[in-house]
Amino acid sequence: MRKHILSMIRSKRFTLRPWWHVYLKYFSEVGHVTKRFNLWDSRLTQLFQGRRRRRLAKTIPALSAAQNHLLQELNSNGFCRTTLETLGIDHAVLSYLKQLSKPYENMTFDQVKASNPGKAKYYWTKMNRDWKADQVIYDTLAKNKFLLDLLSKYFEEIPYFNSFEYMYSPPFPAGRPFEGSQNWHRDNNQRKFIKIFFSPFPLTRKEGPPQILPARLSTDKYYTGYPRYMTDEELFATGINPDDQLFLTGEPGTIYLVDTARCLHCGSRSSAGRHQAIVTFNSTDRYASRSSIKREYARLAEPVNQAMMEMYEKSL
Ligand SMILES: O=C(O)CCC(=O)C(=O)O
Ligand SMILES: [Fe+2]
Repeated sequence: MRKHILSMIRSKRFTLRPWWHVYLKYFSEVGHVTKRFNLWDSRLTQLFQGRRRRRLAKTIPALSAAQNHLLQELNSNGFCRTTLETLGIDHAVLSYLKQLSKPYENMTFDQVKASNPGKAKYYWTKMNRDWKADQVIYDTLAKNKFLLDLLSKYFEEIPYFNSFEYMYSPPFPAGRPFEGSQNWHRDNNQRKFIKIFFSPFPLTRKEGPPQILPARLSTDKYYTGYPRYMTDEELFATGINPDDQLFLTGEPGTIYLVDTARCLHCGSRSSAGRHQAIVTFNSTDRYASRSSIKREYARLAEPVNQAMMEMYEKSL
């Protein structure tokens, strides 16, 4: 039923009536009332953990100049760009991603579409793989001190490692590049939500890289209707200039940190296949409801989160 309502909102098969505006503003997944309730619910369930995470974050010594630079960018723009080298991570991690890519390398739009039955529109595919092998990602990225110190200052607590996903977006049929795009949205069912984007292959405009708008242009003034997505026409009609969008292109080894709760984004407008690794972190204070937290991810992430906490407790 809820899925049905959401898909109706997404497809705009009806015009929004006044009571829908009330629903969206107050009681929807990102409504004021729902958010406030979930925030308090998360505080109750994380009472001790949350406090411990905030306390530990305060014990982190001053950041390096390189970390501070990235933190400032992240705070003011909602995103920043860096490299594996800056994080002290060997490019060997990219070989692991290339290995994951192999079965998907030549997958066509129709094959991806057929493997996503029931999906109305989003034809990118999440790779099916042996989760245990992802250890290399956990060890290099999720436990990376340079990154975690920086994120802890951003979140004002030791952040919660949420997931590692690897996605393939196929080349979309000529003239229909938007077929696989979720279109513009913010992941604002979270208060702060960091997504780290990188790829083992060069990402150019052709591959349909993530596209974002800086935080100052992503406010409620331009976008309110989550989970509705905005087309380019709708977005640019609000006064946003197409030149303000950024395409997260780069060579392998380029990393983007984006707060997708704050920054409007879209992507997968691919005319060549796109391989995209996404590592996510969130705060313990959450807007998302308990039930929407993906259990499978939480279970996989648990040992990583424990290791992260031990790292900080040991250094006290
Ligand atoms: O296909 C894309 O790049 C968009 C993905 C997205 O919205 C997200 O990762 O939050
Ligand atoms: Fe998103």
